[in-house]
Amino acid sequence: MFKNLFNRKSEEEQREKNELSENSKLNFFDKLKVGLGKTRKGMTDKIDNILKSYIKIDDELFDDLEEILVTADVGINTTMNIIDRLKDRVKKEKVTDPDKIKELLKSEIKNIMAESNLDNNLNIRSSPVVVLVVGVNGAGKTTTIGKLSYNLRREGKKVIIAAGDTFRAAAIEQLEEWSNRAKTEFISHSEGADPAAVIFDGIHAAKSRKADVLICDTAGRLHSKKNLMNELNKIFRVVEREYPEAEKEVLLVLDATTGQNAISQARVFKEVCDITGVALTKLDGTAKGGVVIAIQSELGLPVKLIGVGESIDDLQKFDTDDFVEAIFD
Ligand SMILES: Nc1nc2c(ncn2[C@@H]2O[C@H](COP(=O)(O)OP(=O)(O)OP(=O)(O)O)[C@@H](O)[C@H]2O)c(=O)[nH]1
Ligand SMILES: [Mg+2]
Repeated sequence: MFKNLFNRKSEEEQREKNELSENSKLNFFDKLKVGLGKTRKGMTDKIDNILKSYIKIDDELFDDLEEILVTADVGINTTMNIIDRLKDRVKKEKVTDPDKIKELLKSEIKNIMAESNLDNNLNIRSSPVVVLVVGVNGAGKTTTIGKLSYNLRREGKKVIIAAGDTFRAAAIEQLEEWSNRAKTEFISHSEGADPAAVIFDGIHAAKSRKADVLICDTAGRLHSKKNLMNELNKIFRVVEREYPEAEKEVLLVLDATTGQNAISQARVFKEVCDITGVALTKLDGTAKGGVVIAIQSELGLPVKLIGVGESIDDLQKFDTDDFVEAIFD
């Protein structure tokens, strides 16, 4: 009898757990959909309207689709690739109804993204890990660090943040505020200090306090490639020398509202250091969400995180299928 009672109880618990995770999955997807609202309007609503206006599939229809994708910042090369493949599928599968195009387009976008064979998970499965956050002014580095720390701490990880952007006092204070909100430890020096020295202290704090993840902010000003390279290389050398046992994640933060400009920035940063992933911010504020597709297929960089708002819980892990489904939903 006791056993039955136990079984029933654990079944109930399991059911509750399943419902809870179903709910959080729903919330996650709803939030993603809301966050991608502008891109959805700019892309899917337009595609729906176009498809409605055609009674057969012809070159003009493909031209219209091409224009919509380019406008959503999918990128010229990727767009042409998608359209070519779409044409092939239409031919091969003898599709004549314009209504069928949307599903084919969705599946070709998923295919293209899957073919780049990128791992969209952060390298944070083991411990310790150093996450170096780079990117141009205003891209959303500090905000992303705050949100990421919050997420990691909620997953049970011990996080330390190092304020490697010493260029302005306000930058250090802003990061400290995020650190307080995320309830993580914080290492900083004063304004104008050597960023590499801050990272050095961060590493030693992470070691002695047995932190799982050390997240480092950087100034990453792009006024000249040489300066950027010097600053980042100095930081990388310190990490290599002082913390060889740590996994590394070099996260490039890009502002989605800048569209193709974000792609050019990524090219420069790729030349200067080994980027292992991209955090794409401000997707909620733009119709240029197609840039995700270009980042993965043209630059070969995995998008690992996306920012869909300004609050602490507005950073999501990126998943290709969820992303495509949310845009086309
Ligand atoms: N809507 C929206 N705003 C965001 C998002 N991420 C960042 N922001 C805003 O973008 C602005 C710049 O963000 P920061 O985190 O200060 O950017 P930064 O790269 O650290 O900038 P610097 O320290 O000046 O180099 C802030 O006003 C943020 O609130 C996002 O996902 N959505
Ligand atoms: Mg900052």
